[in-house]
Amino acid sequence: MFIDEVKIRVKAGDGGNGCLAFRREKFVPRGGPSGGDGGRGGDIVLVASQHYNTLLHFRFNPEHTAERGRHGEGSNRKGRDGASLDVATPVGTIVYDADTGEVLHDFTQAGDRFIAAHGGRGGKGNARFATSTHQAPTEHEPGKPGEERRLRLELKLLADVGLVGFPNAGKSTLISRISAAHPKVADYPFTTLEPHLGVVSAGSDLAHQRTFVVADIPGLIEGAHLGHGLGIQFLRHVERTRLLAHLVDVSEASGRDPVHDFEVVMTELASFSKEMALKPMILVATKIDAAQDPERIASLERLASERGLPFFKISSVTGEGIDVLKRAMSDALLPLDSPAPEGAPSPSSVTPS
Ligand SMILES: Nc1nc2c(ncn2[C@@H]2O[C@H](COP(=O)(O)OP(=O)(O)OP(=O)(O)O)[C@@H](O)[C@H]2O)c(=O)[nH]1
Ligand SMILES: [Mg+2]
Repeated sequence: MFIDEVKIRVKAGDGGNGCLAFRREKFVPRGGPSGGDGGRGGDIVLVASQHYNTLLHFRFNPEHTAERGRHGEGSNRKGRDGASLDVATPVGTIVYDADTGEVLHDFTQAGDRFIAAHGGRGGKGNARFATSTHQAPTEHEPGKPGEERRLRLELKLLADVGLVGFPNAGKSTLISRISAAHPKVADYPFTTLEPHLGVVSAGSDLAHQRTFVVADIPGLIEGAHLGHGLGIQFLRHVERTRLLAHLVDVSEASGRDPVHDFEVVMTELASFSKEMALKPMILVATKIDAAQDPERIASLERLASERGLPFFKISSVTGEGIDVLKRAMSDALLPLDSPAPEGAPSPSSVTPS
């Protein structure tokens, strides 16, 4: 299981002060107290949303403050209540008090609401203190401060996209290029011994950014289902992803035929499970900067069109095709979007637990 977490600070709105005022009007001597109450401060409400699948947005925005209540006014006018602030968080988020470690809430379904900080009550105006024997009260209360808390949000990550391919295909290099994850990269097979997750954000500006989680797993070789190489057990880490990106090294350095590599990996996927082989897939030719013979790319492209697979060409070294690929992954996930099973994904640094 992979966990992502962020710390945030929430501050509910303070209550408005009660007012001290007396009615003053011509021909109405001793008009009596007329100070209104202060308004209530707004709450901070965490709301589970399916539109987020990571905690990345909190990294950019770790402080949330709700509006304060307005002060009461003369003529018995109550101050307006401060607006509550809804803060969206992915389904699957667990909320902890950052100071005590206590679990405050566990979001299990979309639309779930949790008041993380209560707004302060408004103070009473002096009109409230009038009694038959105390007709000109000057008492009035200040508003109560809104609650302030430090929270730790934790999210179990489920990967959306699984990277599969031969050892050395460039899977770890790609994930380190598109996310903050930095698995080890080296020019020998089986560099990656355990899965790594990285959170990718695609989209030009923050408001339209979509984030998804990519899993980098060890490479597959012929006979992996018989235990060759690292075997195929780790495929269970991508069993629940919604999309596979199949990476094929098209550079001469691999010393193999790209089409053959593709077929081998497909066979291994099928030996893991029928569902795995039928998962939505995109085909990615990697290391195009080092491919001298264009036929190596072309043959793979023909294969993709025969099989109806979207085809991309990238170089993680020059950056060519990377943005297009990121966007394509994000777009491919859209129609596949279904309520995430349990957890929702999240941002940058991810630590295996
Ligand atoms: N020229 C070139 N080399 C690349 C590119 N991407 C990766 N490499 C090199 O290919 C080698 C293998 O890259 P990795 O990212 O470790 O490959 P992997 O698929 O994660 O390999 P395993 O973890 O062993 O399965 C490294 O030496 C990288 O520097 C690329 O776009 N162009
Ligand atoms: Mg690797």
